[in-house]
Amino acid sequence: MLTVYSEEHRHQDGRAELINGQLLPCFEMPRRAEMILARVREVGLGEVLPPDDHGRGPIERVHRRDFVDFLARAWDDWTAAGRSHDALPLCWPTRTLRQVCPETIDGRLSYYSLDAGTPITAGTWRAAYASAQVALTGASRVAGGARAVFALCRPPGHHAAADVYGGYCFFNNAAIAAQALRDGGAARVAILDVDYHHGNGTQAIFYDRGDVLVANLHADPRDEYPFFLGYAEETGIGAGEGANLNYPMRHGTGFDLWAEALDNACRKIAAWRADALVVSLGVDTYEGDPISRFRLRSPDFVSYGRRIARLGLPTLFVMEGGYAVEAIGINAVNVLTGFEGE
Ligand code: OKP
Ligand code: ZN
Repeated sequence: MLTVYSEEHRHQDGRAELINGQLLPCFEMPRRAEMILARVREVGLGEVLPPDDHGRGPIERVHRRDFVDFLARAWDDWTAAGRSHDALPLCWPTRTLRQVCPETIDGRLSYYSLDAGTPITAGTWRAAYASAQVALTGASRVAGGARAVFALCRPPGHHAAADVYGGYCFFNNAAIAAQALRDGGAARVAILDVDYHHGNGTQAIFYDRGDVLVANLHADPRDEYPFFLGYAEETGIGAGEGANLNYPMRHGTGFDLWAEALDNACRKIAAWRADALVVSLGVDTYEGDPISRFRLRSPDFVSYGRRIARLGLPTLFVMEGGYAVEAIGINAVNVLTGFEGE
């Protein structure tokens, strides 16, 4: 299997995120992608290629132009305001407040973000832009006939919506890739999100569309981030009615229950007759993950990779989360070797 990888991800190296009431070192760190790449090489998964530059056009098929402009300028605006440390927002336009876009950088960080866990740094734009290009290059290979490609994206993407960043995500790489597959001629694209956290951004982007099916397996938002989306009753709206599937599961969920949900999602994807599949591949479902509460073991990742392969669809794997850095390479690549072994 071909892997697409860019070293540009290293430019996203935030110092701290707000988590559990503390500013702690970022869980989403450069070593994550380096460990995955090392494992890709160790098992001889296949060729590793850098991305092509597809420009801003395909990013703006998913994200609002004002949002892309905001990200492109955020660091310069922040330093122009006299700051040299990472940029974090402090308040949000919640109930009782208005959705207006302020002029000052502090107001804009608040307007465009969903949490304080996602620092904007000097290199955020470079890293996020390259991550989107990695996904786009993978999509173009899949459109060109590859059975499967691994887009080793970092930073991740599935929490980012059309004009919202957060949850360590800036551009929604999987959504951008799915849209590129649509624009490249696939009539129906399915997105299967197996990250521990609900992919709220992906769901929001395609919620009213019938041409992209989104299936999400994740921790129940009643007791897990992102809390405000990902409930089972969210099934899509308008033309998208029935094309959004959520499988929330409780803390402590092990592979038996998780694999049942995956099997159900795969049956729905097969019945829906997708032309291509994008997998939002987060491996924070692992029992050793420091911020997550599911109990998958490393061999389980091989087993579910095999199940995904049985769909028989042209498949793009897009890397999302996973924070047990010592095991992240093994777990992510286990999915890919499981897929290839089928
Ligand atoms: C990104 B991805 C909850 C902390 C939440 C943000 C998590 C973002 C995860 N204990 N902080 O979906 O892996
Ligand atoms: Zn996650």
